[in-house]
Amino acid sequence: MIDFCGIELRHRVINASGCFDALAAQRVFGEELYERFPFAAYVSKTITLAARDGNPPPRLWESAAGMINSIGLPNRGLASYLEYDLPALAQLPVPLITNVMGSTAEEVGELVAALQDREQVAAIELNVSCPNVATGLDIGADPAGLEALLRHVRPLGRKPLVVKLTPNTADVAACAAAAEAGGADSVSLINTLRAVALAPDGSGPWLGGGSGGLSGPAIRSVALAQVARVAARVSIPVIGMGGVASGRDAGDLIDAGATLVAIGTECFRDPAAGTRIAAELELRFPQIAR
Ligand code: RRO
Repeated sequence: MIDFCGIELRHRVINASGCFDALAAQRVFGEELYERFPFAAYVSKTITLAARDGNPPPRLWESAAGMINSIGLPNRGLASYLEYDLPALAQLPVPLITNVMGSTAEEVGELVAALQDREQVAAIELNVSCPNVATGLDIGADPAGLEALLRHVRPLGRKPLVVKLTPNTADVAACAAAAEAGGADSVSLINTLRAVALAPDGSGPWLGGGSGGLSGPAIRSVALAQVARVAARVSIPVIGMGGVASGRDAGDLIDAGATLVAIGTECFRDPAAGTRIAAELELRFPQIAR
């Protein structure tokens, strides 16, 4: 068993937020999903206080060795998540990590406070790749702002707080250190790299949201570099992700200092990728797999 912030996990492989919809998968695969759940913990997609429609289409672009998304956080908001999604997600055979995002410390605080007394939620992941309404900068790109955010939400409860760092910053290790100083229990990285795709007809940006985030094998080497830098800087556990498609990729991130590895874009190609990658990790690197 792996201990992650006091939560017991069967192995080191989990999903990246937004890349595996367990409720949709349950509708497709039925009970079999519970019997052979691909991940050791389930990270839900990002929820916000109010419902959001998300960005106008198109929302995806396939790039060389990767994908650019501009989904824009479509979700039915906190109240609907608590009433409908949480009871269904509680049926999953693994611990649940709920991912939240707000554009001010107060908004994030409301989300964190609302999840504290829900026993179904094992941990909370804070998605800080959101522009600060005051500065326009991503909250997670500014170490001082990130530490202040953590100092605001940390006292609101005892559930482990994972900070999903943005790679779109000058010094990701400084941001990780700031999250740790503010009381984060773990950091996860990397989120997608800011990117633009141009329409083939020359009419401008392809994505309805303008720009998007690059993921997939194209970002694997960036993830490896950032995870290594962050793991060398903090003493809290690191969740590494970015282009992982095999047990070897997962092993590389663990060697770089990650405690857990998350699978993102590969889940769209193969919904059972988590099972395969955990098995490959176990076969090739039994000394680090559990
Ligand atoms: O919803 C999105 O467009 C999105 C989010 Br919140 C995120 O954190 N990372 C990403 O690639 N897309």
